[in-house]
Amino acid sequence: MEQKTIFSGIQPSGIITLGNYLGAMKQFVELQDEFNCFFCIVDQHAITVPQEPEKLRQNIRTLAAMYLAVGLDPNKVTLFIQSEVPAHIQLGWMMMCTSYVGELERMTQYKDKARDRGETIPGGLLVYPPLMAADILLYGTHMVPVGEDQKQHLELTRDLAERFNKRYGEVFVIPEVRIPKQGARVMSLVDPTKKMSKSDPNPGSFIAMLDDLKTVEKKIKRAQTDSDGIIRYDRENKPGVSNLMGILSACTGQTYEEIEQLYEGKGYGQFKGDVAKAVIETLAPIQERYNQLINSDELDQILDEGARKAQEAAAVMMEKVNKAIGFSRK
Ligand code: ATP
Ligand code: LTN
Repeated sequence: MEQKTIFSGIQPSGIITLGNYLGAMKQFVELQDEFNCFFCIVDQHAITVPQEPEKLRQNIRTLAAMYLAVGLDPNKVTLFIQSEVPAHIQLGWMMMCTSYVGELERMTQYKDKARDRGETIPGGLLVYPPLMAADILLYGTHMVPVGEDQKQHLELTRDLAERFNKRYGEVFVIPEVRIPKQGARVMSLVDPTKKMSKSDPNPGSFIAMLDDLKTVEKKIKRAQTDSDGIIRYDRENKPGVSNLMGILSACTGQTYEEIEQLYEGKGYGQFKGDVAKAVIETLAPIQERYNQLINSDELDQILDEGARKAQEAAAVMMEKVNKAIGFSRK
């Protein structure tokens, strides 16, 4: 039977967080043995808001090294940079032409990022989802592992693929979304009603994968909780405690019931100490591998090879799409 294809992408818009790891990257590692995987550094998505060139260059490299440090094996997966495969933008344009402004304006991420920008909303923010659809459809992707916040974009991707197929013939595979059971939505440590985000201006709100381990401990100990002193999972009424339980569960594999039992009658001090310990045990080996990789030539070779393999796969789809649309002379 033919192997199914997986595609996912992360923006190089800052140093990735524990949220990105638990929501996205951890699943990638679990999937690499079973599927034909494409993992992408979506730098063209990052410029939908202004980026400083030197910083962007560094963030791209850091993210590439991080993909490998968490355990992706370049012999099993194709790891590449979006801007090195021009077909993403080519198909992106076709997907923009397939989408309606009304449906793009309804996207939650667009509404969040466009808010308070008045007359200066970058056009790229609006057409970000059709470019994302192109990323996915270009490889005949069957499944897309992402955090919960991307579910709406995946639904749009499916709609666009179906609309295109209806108009031009069966060109695209309709992809499924895959959301992890634990860690799908890690919340901010200072405001547990907001998602943890790498572009949050307050660094106390997130744990960066490269934070030094003392800082990790401090951030977790300062994380917002509540005053009733009970360790119980209740997203609605106890968002801070529930968020820390989610992190602990995703790092150790313990269920919420097990955690509640374990900490019955115990205070937040000990609980937070144990969450910090679990996060540090998760991060320490990743940071060690990252430090070995970041300045290595090996990293460049892996990205060169990744771009080559992605271009090759993308060319097959672009030929089909061009033919279907009428962009081929014969
Ligand atoms: P930005 O803050 O720059 O918009 P981000 O931190 O939200 O970025 P992305 O690059 O947009 O990160 O997302 C990469 C992947 O990480 C996606 O699959 C997304 O669903 C997942 N992800 C992002 N934030 C979280 C979170 N707080 N919890 C779980 N998964 C997350
Ligand atoms: N939109 C995603 C990043 C992203 C992506 C993709 C994820 C761009 N292209 C393709 C999965 C598949 C985000 O904001 N997290």
